[in-house]
Amino acid sequence: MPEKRVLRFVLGDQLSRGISSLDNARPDTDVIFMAEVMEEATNVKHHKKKIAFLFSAMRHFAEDLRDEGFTVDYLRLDAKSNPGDFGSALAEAVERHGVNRVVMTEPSEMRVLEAAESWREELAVNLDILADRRSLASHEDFVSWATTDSGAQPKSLRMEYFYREMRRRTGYLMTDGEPEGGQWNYDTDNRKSLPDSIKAPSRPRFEPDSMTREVMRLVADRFDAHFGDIEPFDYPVTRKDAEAYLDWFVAEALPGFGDWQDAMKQGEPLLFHSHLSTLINCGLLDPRECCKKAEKAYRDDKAPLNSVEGFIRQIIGWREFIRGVYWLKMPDYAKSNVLDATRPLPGFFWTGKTKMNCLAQAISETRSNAYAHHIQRLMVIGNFCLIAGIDPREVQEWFLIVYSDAYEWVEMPNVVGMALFADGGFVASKPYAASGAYINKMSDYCSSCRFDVKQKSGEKACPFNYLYWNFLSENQKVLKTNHRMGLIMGSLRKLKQNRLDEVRSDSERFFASGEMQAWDQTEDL
Ligand code: FAD
Ligand code: DLZ
Ligand code: SF4
Repeated sequence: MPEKRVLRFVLGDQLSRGISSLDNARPDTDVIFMAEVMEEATNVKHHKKKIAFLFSAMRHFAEDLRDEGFTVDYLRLDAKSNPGDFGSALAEAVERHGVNRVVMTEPSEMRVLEAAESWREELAVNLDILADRRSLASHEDFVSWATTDSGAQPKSLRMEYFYREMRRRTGYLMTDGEPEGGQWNYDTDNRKSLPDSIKAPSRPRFEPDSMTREVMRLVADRFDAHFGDIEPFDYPVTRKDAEAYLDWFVAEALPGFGDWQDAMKQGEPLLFHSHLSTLINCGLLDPRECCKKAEKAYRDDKAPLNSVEGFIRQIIGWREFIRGVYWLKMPDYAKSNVLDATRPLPGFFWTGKTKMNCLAQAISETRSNAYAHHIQRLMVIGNFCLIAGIDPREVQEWFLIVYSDAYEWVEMPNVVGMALFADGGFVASKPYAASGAYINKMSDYCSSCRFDVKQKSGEKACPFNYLYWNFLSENQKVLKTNHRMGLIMGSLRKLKQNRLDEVRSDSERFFASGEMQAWDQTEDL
């Protein structure tokens, strides 16, 4: 055995050639280990397309490393002997290769990091867990930004201030130390509803190759009971295709990204959104390269400032901030439920069968594509869960299952903090609760809905309309202390008793109706 032989363990969301676990990797001596394991695919029942995407991307990444001359020990899910979890698979690989040193990059989720720390003892080898350099802010950076001068943890954090710090630090869209155009944030330009004359660009499709087809068959065979469709499958699964896709986005969709960022349209799941989160989160694309290419488009006059600033803010602002919150607040964060929401998740979240057209659209697109864009996630699905008082643990699990970009570190703070206000305002300065009027303004969903968005009460009324007021009324105690809710809580107090009674009885009727029935497990997913 060569003396310094190292086993380098690369996880499924670390598919990046620059990942720290591959630093100084030597093709002549080292072995790179990757494993498809049942535990990761079933700890929640991930969407079929998500598993197919990730296994295919992992297999292609392994091939690229082999092309570079590395020895890759790749454990397939259907291998004759696959022990089913990371710890046992790693132990067997250590034994197989007779190594006494393992190197890995820190897992992105606390569950796996804790397991990795336990492997140190169990394996009796040196296990180095290295920092993940893909993040622009390290854990220490975030803690030091989030902690007050006296060393106390604040009651809330505002992304905007973190974002400004990140702009200064990265230099993106900065000129002589000042934000480009004189403003940090152009969000007020980014809330337009979409006129019929504006058409979304058509997306490039990446046809599945034989390796992807093989994975798709495996997923269909082993995970048939999981939510979601595998076909059609057109995701990029290699570094090369991911880069080509990023270039396409910057050239064709980024220019319209800002203006139509909050818009929703029937039958248009993507509009001008990037669909890059899946590729960034698994490592095929680096967040810095996405920002640099977007900034270059602005400097070359190919995309307007409101689009480029908005896009860069999502990545160096929201994405990094969300990661910081996860590591700052876990493990208790998972249990957050300041509004004491306890209603079970309705069955239509799995079937898409609901009379509420906005939800039917967003959920059926999720089912087909393992994707919904931010406003669908926040202002349709998240908003409904918030105002209907759905148990945050059930909502978290659903979001972790259904999106191809979902990993706990990014899903949880978005659900708990941003969508459900379950952390009492640590992430969001006020609940993102809205009535049907918002959805009607930002989409064309209401015109094909069985409910009437203009009606406030009664069987035909849009449920978002009365559930909104019911939510405010049920949560007065918590919400009245929020200064950004002052105006609306004032309006609630002024509601006549008979109007409040109407809101309550409409809501009770809705909660008892078929719409809120739990999922009938005999129904096909
Ligand atoms: P774009 O709209 O094109 O945005 C560009 C990029 O910015 C995204 O690719 C993403 O990397 C980043 N970004 C934007 N907003 C956020 C955000 N709030 N948090 C983190 N990154 C952001 N994002 C995930 O990556 N995984 C999740 O599991 C996830 N769950 C969410 C759950 C809820 C309830 C909500 C409200 C948001 C969630 N998001 C999640 C954030 C956001 O909705 C997705 O990142 C975005 O919709 C992905 O689509 P896109 O790549 O087309 O994004
Ligand atoms: C999401 C996922 C799935 C479905 N399967 C695997 C797998 O079989 N092997 C693997 O290495 N990674 C997988 N992943 C991603 C991991 O869950 C992710 O890397 C960890 O949760 C990060 O902490
Ligand atoms: Fe959604 Fe209400 Fe509009 Fe129907 S009327 S699409 S339920 S907002």
